[in-house]
Amino acid sequence: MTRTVRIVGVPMDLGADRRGVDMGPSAIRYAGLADQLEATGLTCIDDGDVAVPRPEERDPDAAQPTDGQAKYLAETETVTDRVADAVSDAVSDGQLPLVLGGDHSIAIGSVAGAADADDLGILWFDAHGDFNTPQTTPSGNVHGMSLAAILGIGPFEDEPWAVTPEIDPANVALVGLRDLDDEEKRLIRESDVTAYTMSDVDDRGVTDVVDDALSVATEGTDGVHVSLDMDWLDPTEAPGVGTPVRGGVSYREAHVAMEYVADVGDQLRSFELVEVNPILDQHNQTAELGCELVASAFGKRIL
Ligand code: NNH
Ligand code: MN
Ligand code: MN
Ligand code: MN
Repeated sequence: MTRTVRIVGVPMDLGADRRGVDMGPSAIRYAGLADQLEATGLTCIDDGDVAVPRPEERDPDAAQPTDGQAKYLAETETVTDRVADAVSDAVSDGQLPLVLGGDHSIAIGSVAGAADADDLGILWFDAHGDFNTPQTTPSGNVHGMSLAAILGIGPFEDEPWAVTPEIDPANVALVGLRDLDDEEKRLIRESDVTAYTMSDVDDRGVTDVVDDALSVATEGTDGVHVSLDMDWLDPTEAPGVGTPVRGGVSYREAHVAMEYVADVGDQLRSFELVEVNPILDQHNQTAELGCELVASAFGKRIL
């Protein structure tokens, strides 16, 4: 790959329960992201971080009618608008945007910016479906709703800022699922997205599953957005995440999956690495692994 990568940090933690995920972009940079990408032969530009409001800045008296069902929805709109602008600037400059989270709510902005009126497929690597809505969420955390928001599921229909109408659910593939809420399962089944659980990975092997997922995301689209939630990996490999779930993919499985992603070449429109929480991590290993996986997805090979 010869494209220029443009790094966009998003120190966002309003969409998740665990503070600390806002330090993800720093931890990922500290782990040597730019050096690794440059060693892979890519040129890197770091755009710095998008501004994210602090929860402490919020007027405690301001009415927040959606709170409880979807916390910090107004602030999420503000942040994701900024993310969308940064990502769409990179795309129009012919660069490959690399968004560093931050919690997974930021995907609402990355996808909006990446689509830029084109048909886009999405590959969503995650232990979770992120398919809850303000009606079904058990936590009120928007990071568990971001994919449903992008697709305009349920009440998100009335939140046009969150929806990217260019995304056809038939071009969305989720990979590695193993922790879904009951109502969330129903919404996934009722939608046209393709969902591959860890049982599918067990049965078929990760390469076969990712191969299929790539077909789902590339067929009939102008590009692919890859969203990599680090809790997709087993917590033994990636302990620094807010909601770890046992039984995730291994180190090698994660790498080969990203090597398959690299094979889409110029069809790769944008990439995001989310949910790295350095406070919960051991010696920054989750951030370091995240950098390695991005390098694999961007063309790094062993030999
Ligand atoms: N499903 C749960 C929720 O809605 C957990 C979501 N957590 C994530 N998603 N990390 O990727 O709150
Ligand atoms: Mn997620
Ligand atoms: Mn997750
Ligand atoms: Mn807006």
